[in-house]
Amino acid sequence: MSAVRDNGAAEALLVVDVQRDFLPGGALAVPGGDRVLAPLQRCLDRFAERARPVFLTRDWHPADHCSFTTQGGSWPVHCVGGTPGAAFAPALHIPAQAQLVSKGTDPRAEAYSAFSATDLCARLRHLGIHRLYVGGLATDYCVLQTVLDARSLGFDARVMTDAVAAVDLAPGDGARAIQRMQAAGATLTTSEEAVAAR
Ligand code: VGL
Ligand code: ZN
Repeated sequence: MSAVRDNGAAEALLVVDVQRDFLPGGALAVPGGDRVLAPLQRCLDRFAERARPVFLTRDWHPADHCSFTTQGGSWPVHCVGGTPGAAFAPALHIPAQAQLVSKGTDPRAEAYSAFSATDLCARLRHLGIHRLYVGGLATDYCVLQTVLDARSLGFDARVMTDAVAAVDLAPGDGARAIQRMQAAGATLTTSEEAVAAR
């Protein structure tokens, strides 16, 4: 096992869009979205304890974002940067060393993936990271597109099935998203496995 692997610098936790608007009571609430909070908190705590890199993404739209129904898009207004709905889940304790990635900031572009028009890839490569433990919201949109991009970019992506939740606009969307991620070479894991020995 390489020195890089041994000091843990080669793997990171990637928490996708655990924001108030995607949680119960929010503008675009993911059904059962709060199931991700406890497993992700365990991951955040353990990765921080071990000084492992932690990234949190946030949907961070301008007020006139093209994905909003007010602009002819398909989503209710959500996660407008700087508003309470865009804040991370209040229940989540975010370690001081966590790195934030804001996405969806261009009013003209829908950007589900955390790699879309962000410097996430450069930051991961700079740290020598090759493996990502991924959880968050929503399985069938931002988690899906983030994991597909991670695979295209050559990262080993491990999706924590107990730490994701789907919008399921059409029943089965979440399950199909999981299948698509697996077909792209992502593997399924759990938060327990992600924190074991990390
Ligand atoms: C998301 C719908 C619209 C997500 C973001 O984070 O999955 N879904 N914007
Ligand atoms: Zn959005």
